[in-house]
Amino acid sequence: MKKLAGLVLLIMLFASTLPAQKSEITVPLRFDQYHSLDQVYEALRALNKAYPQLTTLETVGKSEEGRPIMALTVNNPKTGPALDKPGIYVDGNMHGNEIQGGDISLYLLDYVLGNYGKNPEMTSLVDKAALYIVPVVNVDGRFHFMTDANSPDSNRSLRITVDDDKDGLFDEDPSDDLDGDGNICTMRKKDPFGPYKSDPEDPRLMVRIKPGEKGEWSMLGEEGLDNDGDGRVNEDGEGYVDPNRNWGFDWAPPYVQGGSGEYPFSGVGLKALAEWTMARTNIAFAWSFHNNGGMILRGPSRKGLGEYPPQDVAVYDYLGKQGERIIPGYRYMISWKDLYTTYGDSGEWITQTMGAYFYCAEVFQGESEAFKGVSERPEPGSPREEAVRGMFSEGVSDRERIKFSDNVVQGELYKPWKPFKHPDYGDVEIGGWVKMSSRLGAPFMIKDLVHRNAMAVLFSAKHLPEVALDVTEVKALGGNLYRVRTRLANPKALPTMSYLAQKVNLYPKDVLKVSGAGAKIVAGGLLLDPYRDQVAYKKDKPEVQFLVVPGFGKVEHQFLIEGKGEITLKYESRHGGKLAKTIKLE
Ligand SMILES: [Ca+2]
Ligand SMILES: [Ca+2]
Ligand SMILES: [Ca+2]
Ligand SMILES: [Ca+2]
Ligand SMILES: [Zn+2]
Repeated sequence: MKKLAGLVLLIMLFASTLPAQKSEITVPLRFDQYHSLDQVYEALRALNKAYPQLTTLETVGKSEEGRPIMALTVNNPKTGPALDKPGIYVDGNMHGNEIQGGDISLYLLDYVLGNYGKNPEMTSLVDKAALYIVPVVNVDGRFHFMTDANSPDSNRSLRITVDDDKDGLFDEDPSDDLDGDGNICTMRKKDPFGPYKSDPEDPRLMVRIKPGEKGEWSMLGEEGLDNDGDGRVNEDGEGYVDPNRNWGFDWAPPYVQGGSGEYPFSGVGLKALAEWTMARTNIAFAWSFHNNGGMILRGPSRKGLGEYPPQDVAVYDYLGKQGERIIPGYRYMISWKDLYTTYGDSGEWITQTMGAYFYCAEVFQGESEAFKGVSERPEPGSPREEAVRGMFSEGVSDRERIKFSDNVVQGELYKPWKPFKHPDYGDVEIGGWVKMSSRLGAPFMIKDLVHRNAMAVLFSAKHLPEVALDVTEVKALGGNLYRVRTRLANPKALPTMSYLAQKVNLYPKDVLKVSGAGAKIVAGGLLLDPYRDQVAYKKDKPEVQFLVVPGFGKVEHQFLIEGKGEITLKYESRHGGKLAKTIKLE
């Protein structure tokens, strides 16, 4: 008994000296590993707690499995309500396995909030704009990708079962983690008639045999069993409703667009997110973070939608080129033309139903795992460069990537092949690229990734419209008549309404309203030429003018006002904010 009490005391003493079990997320956040879903939630709560005056934490909606989809809004209420300012929206991790967007979103928040009051650029941004950040759209996907055994390419779907092989059973035969290591790797089998042989340069890799050569291996695909005994292996995995093909604009049924779901917004979380987003009518710019390939994509996502108006293309080109400079290696591209056609994606939805400008960033570049010294790089345009490019799809070969794994992350990305007794195939081997490889940068590269991508977002945030209203002239014309000239100027790239939104009359244009208790607005209109007094007077209601302030430009009006006293000018715009000015006629 005494012995036991002593032991208990010893354990208690020992326990009290141990660090806390739960990892606490504190501000400033750290970016030395990818955040788990719980850590994303924790980080958002920590940011909200650290900056209560500037942030609002909300649950946008719940996922298929009941997990909250969280949004953190950044707005300084002292400079006005969020809806009265231009807004920028950012989301990430729509595909469950594309987790970087969650970390980029957290970094963006941490950077902007942490620099408020310190860095004048960030202070000005927070005072002038509203930021709506949804780090993880596919919360079930992030949870299951990080918790369960996966390949780099699995667990992308919404958690809605789909009968992929049309046998009446749903998700009945997914891949299986046969060796229990948390990865869905690859199976290979010794086979003298197989189409592959060991790579002479690195026997862990396989290369296709040339005609006449003797084979060595058959590749059996992802680790797995014939779970339902139908004779096929891994034929109906988790899902598949693609969260980026289920949006309610230009949606197409699954026989046209694979993975689009039974109907648009059949994903309950996506539907809730769309409703939440639509209520934020000030959103003028949106970014969505996916992987991979190193791309900044703009729409249209389908050729048949037609090219965007040239003025919008000019905005995209300006910001897209800048993005290429901020994130070296990324290419600014048009999604349907330079990548592929999609129906029902989130970008076209936000562009066409909210009139926002939109980029989809495909983060992670294979080139970041190249294994070549500067003197080994072929000259651009040389025959050797052509040969290298022809050999490897992404420009970086598996030979290089495996050396990167061996020497830069000490083997973390590739599992050595190990024998396994398979119930159907007999003696096989399991090995190859692990879950946290291929589309995800190694943890030591996270900081660079999140910083550069966040800075590309901030460049576009700094180009949200920033309208100034000035009265440029008040001239007494005799009697009680006055000529008043106004100027609405915008030094930023974004206009106060996209030209696409104008073209389809998506919503009312900006309004400039002139009023005064002791005054009558006799005439008013667009000032075409201030020097020659050319004005396009509006026929009815001259006190209300509809307009758009262009990017890097201005719009001027002229009013003829009869009367005396205070005159109020009010400007209201969905994406350009709200302004008011008072002048006195005397
Ligand atoms: Ca099935
Ligand atoms: Ca399925
Ligand atoms: Ca495994
Ligand atoms: Ca099966
Ligand atoms: Zn994606």
